[in-house]
Amino acid sequence: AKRVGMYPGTFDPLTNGHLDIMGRAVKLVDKLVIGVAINEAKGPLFSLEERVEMVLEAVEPMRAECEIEVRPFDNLLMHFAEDIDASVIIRGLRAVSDFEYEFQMVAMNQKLNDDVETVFLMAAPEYQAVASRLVKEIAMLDGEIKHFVPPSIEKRLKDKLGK
Ligand code: COD
Repeated sequence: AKRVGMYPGTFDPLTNGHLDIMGRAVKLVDKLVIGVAINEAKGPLFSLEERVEMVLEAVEPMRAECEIEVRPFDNLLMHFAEDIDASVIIRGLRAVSDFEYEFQMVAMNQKLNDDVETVFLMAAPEYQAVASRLVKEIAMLDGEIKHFVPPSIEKRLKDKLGK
């Protein structure tokens, strides 16, 4: 059977850290569904359409390696996983800061459906510290963000912030 993996996130905006995880995830599954969380509660800077577009652009070169779908979702993560027949949820893990939250999410998600496994990929050393929130903050304060995001995202961020 086809192994479907899901990589969920807010991607506000997509960073080189996310890209690295996607590039590694496509090697592990037959089909990767990237779930873009609507997450209105988090007050995203980029609209859902923009975040989906960013992911679509970024995964283009990976399509040769794996079937990829990019889908927005607004429901429970585990229900979304069931809708798309995912057997694996892929998450990136940076240092200890992510651990507490991820640990709790896995524990609760496992109770909702224990047929779906969560797999963690350690962030690459060069992207350990890269976080969407900090990229936005640096851009807002006129800092250099080219080390953290692809050029197209750098441009989108500057346009969005009127820089
Ligand atoms: N290097 C490696 N990995 C990274 C990096 C980096 N530099 N930056 C981010 N990542 C990883 C994150 O650890 C995460 O795994 C993924 O990339 C996406 O990150 P974000 O920040 O864009 O997305 P999140 O963490 O805000 O996504 C949260 C969800 C949308 C998955 C979560 O809120 C959710 O499941 N919502 C649905 C509602 C639900 O089911 N709630 C109950 C959960 S128990």
